[in-house]
Amino acid sequence: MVLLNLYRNGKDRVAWHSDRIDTSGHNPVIASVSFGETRLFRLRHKFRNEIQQLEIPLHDGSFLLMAGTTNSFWQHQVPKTARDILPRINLTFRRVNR
Ligand SMILES: O=C(O)CCC(=O)C(=O)O
Ligand SMILES: [Mn+2]
Repeated sequence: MVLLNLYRNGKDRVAWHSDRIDTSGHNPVIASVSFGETRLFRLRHKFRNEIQQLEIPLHDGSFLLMAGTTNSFWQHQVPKTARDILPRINLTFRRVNR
Protein backbone atom coordinates (compact mmCIF):
# COMPACT_ATOMS: atom_id res chain seq x y z
CA MET A 1 0.00 0.00 0.00
CA VAL A 2 1.18 3.52 -0.74
CA LEU A 3 -0.04 6.52 1.25
CA LEU A 4 0.52 10.06 0.07
CA ASN A 5 0.79 13.01 2.42
CA LEU A 6 0.72 16.55 1.04
CA TYR A 7 2.06 19.32 3.26
CA ARG A 8 0.80 22.48 1.52
CA ASN A 9 2.78 24.86 3.73
CA GLY A 10 4.33 25.09 7.21
CA LYS A 11 0.91 24.82 8.90
CA ASP A 12 0.33 21.30 7.64
CA ARG A 13 1.80 18.75 10.02
CA VAL A 14 1.43 15.26 11.40
CA ALA A 15 1.02 14.88 15.18
CA TRP A 16 2.88 12.37 17.39
CA HIS A 17 1.94 8.79 16.55
CA SER A 18 3.32 5.35 15.83
CA ASP A 19 2.49 3.56 12.63
CA ARG A 20 0.20 0.64 13.28
CA ILE A 21 1.53 -2.74 14.10
CA ASP A 22 -0.58 -5.22 12.15
CA THR A 23 -3.12 -7.53 13.78
CA SER A 24 -0.67 -10.43 13.74
CA GLY A 25 1.59 -8.39 16.04
CA HIS A 26 4.42 -8.12 13.55
CA ASN A 27 6.47 -4.97 13.40
CA PRO A 28 5.75 -3.06 10.22
CA VAL A 29 8.48 -2.18 7.75
CA ILE A 30 7.71 1.26 6.35
CA ALA A 31 9.66 2.94 3.58
CA SER A 32 9.22 6.68 3.17
CA VAL A 33 10.29 8.94 0.32
CA SER A 34 10.10 12.74 0.43
CA PHE A 35 9.83 15.33 -2.35
CA GLY A 36 9.87 19.10 -2.27
CA GLU A 37 10.43 21.23 0.79
CA THR A 38 12.64 19.96 3.62
CA ARG A 39 10.66 19.14 6.77
CA LEU A 40 11.80 17.83 10.14
CA PHE A 41 10.96 14.29 11.16
CA ARG A 42 11.08 14.01 14.96
CA LEU A 43 11.24 10.78 16.94
CA ARG A 44 10.59 10.35 20.66
CA HIS A 45 10.84 7.23 22.80
CA LYS A 46 7.45 6.11 24.13
CA PHE A 47 8.56 4.94 27.56
CA ARG A 48 11.92 6.56 28.37
CA ASN A 49 11.89 10.33 28.77
CA GLU A 50 15.63 10.41 29.40
CA ILE A 51 16.33 9.34 25.84
CA GLN A 52 16.85 12.44 23.73
CA GLN A 53 14.47 13.13 20.86
CA LEU A 54 15.87 12.69 17.38
CA GLU A 55 15.38 15.24 14.64
CA ILE A 56 15.99 14.19 11.05
CA PRO A 57 15.61 16.76 8.24
CA LEU A 58 13.96 15.02 5.31
CA HIS A 59 15.18 16.73 2.17
CA ASP A 60 13.94 16.42 -1.41
CA GLY A 61 14.66 12.82 -2.43
CA SER A 62 15.24 11.52 1.13
CA PHE A 63 14.59 7.87 1.81
CA LEU A 64 13.75 6.77 5.36
CA LEU A 65 13.19 3.20 6.49
CA MET A 66 11.39 2.34 9.74
CA ALA A 67 11.92 -1.29 10.57
CA GLY A 68 12.41 -3.65 13.50
CA THR A 69 10.87 -2.37 16.73
CA THR A 70 10.93 1.33 15.72
CA ASN A 71 7.16 1.68 15.86
CA SER A 72 6.79 -0.34 19.06
CA PHE A 73 9.13 1.91 21.02
CA TRP A 74 9.09 5.25 19.21
CA GLN A 75 6.56 7.83 18.08
CA HIS A 76 7.20 10.27 15.26
CA GLN A 77 5.81 13.59 14.10
CA VAL A 78 6.31 16.22 11.41
CA PRO A 79 5.89 19.51 13.31
CA LYS A 80 4.52 22.82 12.06
CA THR A 81 7.00 25.47 11.09
CA ALA A 82 6.68 29.27 10.99
CA ARG A 83 9.05 29.42 8.01
CA ASP A 84 7.49 30.47 4.73
CA ILE A 85 7.99 27.25 2.83
CA LEU A 86 6.98 25.42 -0.31
CA PRO A 87 4.88 22.23 -0.38
CA ARG A 88 6.21 18.79 0.41
CA ILE A 89 4.94 15.38 -0.64
CA ASN A 90 5.71 12.23 1.30
CA LEU A 91 5.01 8.71 0.13
CA THR A 92 4.99 5.77 2.54
CA PHE A 93 5.13 2.19 1.35
CA ARG A 94 4.05 -0.71 3.55
CA ARG A 95 2.79 -4.23 3.15
CA VAL A 96 -0.83 -4.79 4.15
CA ASN A 97 -1.92 -8.27 5.20
CA ARG A 98 -5.42 -9.19 4.15
O1 LIG B 1 5.55 12.93 6.22
C1 LIG B 1 6.28 12.14 6.82
O2 LIG B 1 7.51 12.11 6.66
C2 LIG B 1 5.69 11.17 7.83
C3 LIG B 1 4.25 10.80 7.57
C4 LIG B 1 3.75 9.80 8.57
O3 LIG B 1 4.27 9.66 9.63
C5 LIG B 1 2.61 8.93 8.24
O4 LIG B 1 2.00 9.09 7.17
O5 LIG B 1 2.28 8.05 9.04
MN1 LIG C 1 3.69 7.75 10.56
